[in-house]
Amino acid sequence: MLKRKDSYVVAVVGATGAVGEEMVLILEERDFPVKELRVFASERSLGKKIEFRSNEIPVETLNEDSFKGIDIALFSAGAERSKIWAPVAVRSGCVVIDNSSQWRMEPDVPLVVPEVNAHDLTWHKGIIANPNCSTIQMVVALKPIHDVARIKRIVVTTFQSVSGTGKKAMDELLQQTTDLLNFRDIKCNVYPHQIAFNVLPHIDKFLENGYTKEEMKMVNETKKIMGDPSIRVTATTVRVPVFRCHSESVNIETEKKLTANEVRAILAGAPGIIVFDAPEKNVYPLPVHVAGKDEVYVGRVREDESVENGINMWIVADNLRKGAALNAVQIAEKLIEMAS
Ligand code: NAP
Ligand code: 12T
Repeated sequence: MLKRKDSYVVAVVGATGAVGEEMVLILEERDFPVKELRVFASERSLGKKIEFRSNEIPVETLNEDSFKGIDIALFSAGAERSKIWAPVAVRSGCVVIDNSSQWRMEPDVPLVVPEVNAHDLTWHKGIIANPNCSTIQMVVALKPIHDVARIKRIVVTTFQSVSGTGKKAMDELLQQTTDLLNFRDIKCNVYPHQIAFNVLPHIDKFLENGYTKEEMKMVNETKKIMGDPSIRVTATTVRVPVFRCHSESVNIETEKKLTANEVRAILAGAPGIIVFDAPEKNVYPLPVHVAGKDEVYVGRVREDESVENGINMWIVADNLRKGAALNAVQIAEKLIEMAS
């Protein structure tokens, strides 16, 4: 459990990555009570420095003693690193907020989106998991609807940006785009196919059941976060040539009938959501507008006329902020609020 203090020694593990860099920025932006910031990455980054509050902090590599004296560690260096180092950090008395998929479905690890299930933070045993980016933005929008009308089934298709895969994927989209516009051959290193000017129905590994791992994360994590295993969920996750922000087409069936206006009113009153829905003025959420924003944007709310109690909507959020770094920092803020 986190002890109440005026300020904390905070670590960012994976600080040179797409998510880690955003974590450092957000800690500074939100004036998080940081007494000292420690930044970790791989050996490749030794010699690099990370700027925080006008100080240059040298990047360190991890060892068994790294976490001594650290209160809160934000991990974003891949599942393999989390598997090895999160338990080491916990043994040093650190609270770990982990962005990887390593611990999310462990029964004794809370999987938390503060707007939805902050109450699950009370039973953590040192590790708290940050959900998958696509799941986070979906449950922020669906929980307030579930509370009013009980969601029975969710059908979601995602349009996910390349920053979800990390820095190398952002470089690959930029390089392929430049090469194609200059009539040069392209290279595919990160994705199995060309991503520039293309759409790939494939995120993370394929599983035995024909779904991808990313799709099954959405199915399983949604039930855990919402605390309701009876919600039926099916997902198709798609990579699109966008740098930042995941978009989602979401169809839900509810037990109680809701009109589109009622859904907009529920969402407008819920935390962390901006209803951006005036199609007559071409107003709907777009990745280029939502990039850099903290809230989950919802538009295109309409009744699904093919079923009894159905609603369609379009949900966009910045995957590096609410989908990853911001949610992790918000978890840390909640832990501090709850500390005694
Ligand atoms: P990235 O841009 O590739 O960054 C990876 C980071 O991990 C870099 O800082 C890298 O350091 C560091 N790292 C790699 N090997 C390491 C090692 N042996 N020891 C210490 N640090 C090491 O990737 P990213 O997009 O930031 O993603 C990082 C993690 O966040 C992944 O686990 C991913 O699953 C998770 N993630 C979660 C979500 C979500 O859905 N909530 C979204 C995106 C990512 P170097 O620069 O030195 O290589
Ligand atoms: N493969 O944290 O490629 O489970 O967009 C998040 C994003 C894994 C994760 C991606 C991924 C995760 C991606």
